Amino acid sequence: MSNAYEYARSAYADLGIDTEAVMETLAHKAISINCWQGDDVQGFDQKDNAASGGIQTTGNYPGKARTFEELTADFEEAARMIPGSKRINLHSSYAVFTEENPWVDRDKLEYKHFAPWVEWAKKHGYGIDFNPTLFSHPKMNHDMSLASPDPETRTFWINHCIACRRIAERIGEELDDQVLNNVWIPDGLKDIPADRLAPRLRLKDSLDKIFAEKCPHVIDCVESKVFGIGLESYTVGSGEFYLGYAATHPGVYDLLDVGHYHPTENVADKIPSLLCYFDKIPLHVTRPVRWDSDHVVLFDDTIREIADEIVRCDALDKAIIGLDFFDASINRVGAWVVGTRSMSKSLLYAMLKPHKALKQMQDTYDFTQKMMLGEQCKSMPFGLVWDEFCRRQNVPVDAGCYPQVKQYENDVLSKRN
Ligand code: RNT
Ligand code: ZN
Repeated sequence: MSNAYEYARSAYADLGIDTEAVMETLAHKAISINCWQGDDVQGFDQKDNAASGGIQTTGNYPGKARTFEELTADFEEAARMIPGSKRINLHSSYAVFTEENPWVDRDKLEYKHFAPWVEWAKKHGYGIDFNPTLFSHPKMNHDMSLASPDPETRTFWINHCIACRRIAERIGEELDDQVLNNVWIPDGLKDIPADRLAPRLRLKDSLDKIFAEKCPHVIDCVESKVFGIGLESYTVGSGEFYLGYAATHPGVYDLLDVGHYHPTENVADKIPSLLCYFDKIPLHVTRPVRWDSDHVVLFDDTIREIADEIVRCDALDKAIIGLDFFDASINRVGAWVVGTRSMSKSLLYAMLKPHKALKQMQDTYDFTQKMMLGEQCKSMPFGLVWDEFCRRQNVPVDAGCYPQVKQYENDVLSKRN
């Protein structure tokens, strides 16, 4: 233990905060890391697989992962720089096809196509979360899937989602865990709709079919959105649509993606609202720059405020924290490292605040002291606790990460092209 940490520990103790207990809690709060940062959302199941369906990656930084072996190797390298408990968030497009288990279309996917992921996760102690993939595929008829007017298209995607739920269920059984299975669809229209209701009724009907089967190891959720590229005028799965769906379908949760609201909406504020009604709040933490751009998460005000809400609402066990960014313009291992560490840092920062005292000040109208204590927190020796946390987790402190990322780039990534 360094003298610097001892100083920080006593400074926080003066505020009534036990840094030892905080680090212990933080170490056990899993963050679900999106596998799709590793290869620009390409996956292994389509030939022409630039992301489509209203989402886009930009940049062509060399060395992206092309296979299961490369993606897992890159993830493991990132994990060596990420403190705390980790999960990997998989998309169904990351099915592993081999000679034994050759390619099948998405409606025919089975657990066996993900067994290698489960073996790998077991070996490393990672949890797994799952997503059906309703984009980047020829059967996305006019960018419509579960809400498509074409019954054949709808059936294909319903069957895909049912297959994915079964896979998630089996993963949960194998890992003796609950697996989040998140349904996001791009369905929408580029130009002014002539009918906003019928597609939503079709989506509602599709969801009812998808969720019909009981899957005790699955936590179901649905992810809303405002708009996508090329789908600017209408999104079937809007915020109200899915919130209404989740509220009326016990066991289905509403996932909040930080990039999926109007720019001045405060996503942190939605957390305590949902906590009045739901016992789980799945999140996609990302950094929208002017639009849902999915930049790498940084230790910024938006993320800190989200972490604040999770911590002061005592919702660490209820918030299911997943990351959702994909930047192809930088080293992808570095992106994972910065994005996940920023999330972890934000939680630590939030846990090192005297929330009880601040709440008390709010309730007694002592707004002056609340403001002053809030400001005091900002210059507390937070970084010293973060460094200590990293040391105890056997990962580098911030300054040690770039050299490691660069080394891996030189040794491994740069040899891929
Ligand atoms: C898209 C959604 C969705 C995807 C991932 C790949 O706007 O945020 O969550 O980013 O499923
Ligand atoms: Zn998302």
